[in-house]
This record gives sequence, C-alpha cells and structure tokens, in this order.
Amino acid sequence: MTYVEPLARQVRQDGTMPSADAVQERRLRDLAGLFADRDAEARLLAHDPLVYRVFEAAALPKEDGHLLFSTTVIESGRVGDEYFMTKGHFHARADRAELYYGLGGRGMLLLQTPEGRYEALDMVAGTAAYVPPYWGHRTVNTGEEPFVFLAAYPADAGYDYGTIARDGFAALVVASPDGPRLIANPAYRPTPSDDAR
Ligand code: S6P
Ligand code: ZN
Repeated sequence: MTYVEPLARQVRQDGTMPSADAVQERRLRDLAGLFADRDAEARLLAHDPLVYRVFEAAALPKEDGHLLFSTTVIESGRVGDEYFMTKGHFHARADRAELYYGLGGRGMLLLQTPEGRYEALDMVAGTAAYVPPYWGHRTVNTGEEPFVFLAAYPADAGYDYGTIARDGFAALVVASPDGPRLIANPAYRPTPSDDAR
C-alpha cells in the first residue's frame, strides 16, 4: 500500500466529496442567533432550510506539519436581507492560516481581526483566497447557485466558534438594489482581549 494514495479524495464539480470522512450538515437552527433579522429567522425556522454542508477529508495524519482539507457547499438563500453564510470561526490555534479555492458559484469571504477590523473578498470559481493567521473568517453565498469552495488548513488549527457566536461578526453582507453590500454590523461587540482588560 502506498502512503499518498489513501490520503487523496475525489472532489466533484459540485463540491461534494463522495469519499469524505465526515459530512457536516448545517441547517438554519444550527445558526440560530447569527442572522441580524431575528423575525425573518424565526419565520424561516418553521422550514429549517439546509444552509450549508462541509465534506471533510479528516482521516488524514494528525501529526505536526500535516494539512486537512474540506469542501463547503453553501446554498443560495437569504434570511431577511442577509445572505446564507457559514457560522464563521477563528482557529483554536489562532495563528494557523488557511487557503480557500473557489470551485463554483459566487460568494464573499469575510475576514476580521480579534479587534474588529474587517475585510471582504469576492470569490468565484478559480479565486485562491488567503486567510492569514489570527483572522476570523466566514463565507457568504451572494449568488443564485450554490457557492462552493475548497479549504486547506493545518491539521492542528481547530475551531473557536464561541467568539463569533458571542460577539457577532464585524461586517454583514446584505442584498440591495445594486447587489450585495458590505456593511458594518451595528450589533457587533468585541470582547476585550485578556491583555486589554
Ligand atoms: C476550516 C475551514 C472551512 C469551514 C467551513 C464551514 O478551517 O475554514 O472548512 O469549517 O467552510 O464554516 P464553519 O465556520 O461552519 O466552520
Ligand atoms: Zn478555518
């Protein structure tokens, strides 16, 4: 048995990974409280639509220096004016970077520092996007088709979902007559870091 062949996974054009080691399905109830328009969220919860799936190549070596990779397929849809999006996270080991590669559809990568500085990048098929160390990240489907991308990240990066669940994300992407618009999130409240307390 070769070493490298078992580490490969097939990624279909639509982002699905039939040989994924794990598949996460995130429905609206899994994102409860993350969308700005709570009334729209409550109305949609009756149907609890599928928002996104993550196909993970996770059964890879975990020792220092290895990478994991996954595909994310975000459905097209909105909660009020806000587009379907991922929960968003910092890495548990916050200094771990990541690379995204657009496979299909249209979306935005939102990035924020722990202090709340934010940036956004449009992504389409073929966009390679860099998530620098220490930047929290969330992806948003701004198109009419599923937004699909591949992510590669250090095996020890881990997930900190708590910070964004508690503080919110510094920026929102909302639909407007001129198309997707990036706005500062009025409800965003960064928790001071230990150093600043
Ligand atoms: C992992 C990487 C992606 C996300 C995926 C779902 O570091 O950034 O695989 O896990 O896009 O987003 P989230 O915020 O629900 O993990
Ligand atoms: Zn990540």
